[in-house]
Amino acid sequence: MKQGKILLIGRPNVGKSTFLNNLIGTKVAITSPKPQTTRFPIKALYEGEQGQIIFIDTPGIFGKAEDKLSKRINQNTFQALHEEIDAVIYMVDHTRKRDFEEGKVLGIVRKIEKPKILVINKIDDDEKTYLPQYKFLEDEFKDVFLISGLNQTHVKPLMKRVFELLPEKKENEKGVLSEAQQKGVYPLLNVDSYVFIAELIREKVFLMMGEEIPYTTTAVVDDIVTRDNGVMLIKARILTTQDRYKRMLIGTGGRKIKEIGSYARKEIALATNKKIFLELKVETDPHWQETYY
Ligand SMILES: Nc1nc2c(ncn2[C@@H]2O[C@H](COP(=O)(O)OP(=O)(O)OP(=O)(O)O)[C@@H](O)[C@H]2O)c(=O)[nH]1
Ligand SMILES: [Mg+2]
Repeated sequence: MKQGKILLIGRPNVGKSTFLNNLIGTKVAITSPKPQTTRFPIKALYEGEQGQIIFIDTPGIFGKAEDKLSKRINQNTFQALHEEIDAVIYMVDHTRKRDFEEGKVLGIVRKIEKPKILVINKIDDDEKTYLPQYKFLEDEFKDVFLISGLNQTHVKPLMKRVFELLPEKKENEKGVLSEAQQKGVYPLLNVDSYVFIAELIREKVFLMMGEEIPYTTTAVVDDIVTRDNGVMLIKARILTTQDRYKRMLIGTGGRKIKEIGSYARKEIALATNKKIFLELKVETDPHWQETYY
């Protein structure tokens, strides 16, 4: 049996979290068509026939991190680079032009002194491709895989190579599993149910609100109580930086927040296999970025 740690790195929106969710077969990280969906490194356990892997899904490195939140998000990824890892998966998206942002990520990847695998993602999407712009990377990375994380195409050969790069688990060695047995809702290792539910709510905001609003918001779960009748009562808040965003999140007659809440509730119910009562409020807090990331 093999055992080890793999770091997933790349620009925002290349499909890192989608790849991981589909590989593990359950949602561990939220995803959306908007960049910077993941805001902190997510550690999740993958268990296969060949062994166990702790994957670290990182927030996409943002080219121009000028605002406070982007700076913090990038910082969170840079911190993950200090983890003791066995190999790196560097993911690129051939449907997007290679620009300075990709150059920035490549510069960071080059400095990591571990085996590296280049994954060119989204090969199911051939409408618009900039694949020739990524060709030069094939000279630098001897392991290159073209995959679709969404459809899990060509993921098997990738995982075969990943396992080759991992050490053999020694007899009686707890290794990665000692970490797995710590906090976190399985197969998550560093995310407890409060944070996971807040993430699911945040995902719905990313999916249901326009371009800029998600970046002014976060979600917090304050309380989870399971009643005698098995119903899970969850109290949560969506925080936003300004009153005008708060009004948009609430919507006319409270319609928007109701939609967000109902969508989130359904998914929490599926994930927990419990009946959920979700009490969701919107609050203005201009400083949440300092408190939560
Ligand atoms: N067509 C296609 N779309 C994909 C694929 N993988 C991910 N996507 C889409 O790309 C978008 C971004 O996916 P995420 O998994 O959130 O990307 P990410 O790299 O984790 O992004 P950040 O967390 O912002 O760094 C979503 O709309 C996904 O559905 C793929 O293999 N094919
Ligand atoms: Mg992500």
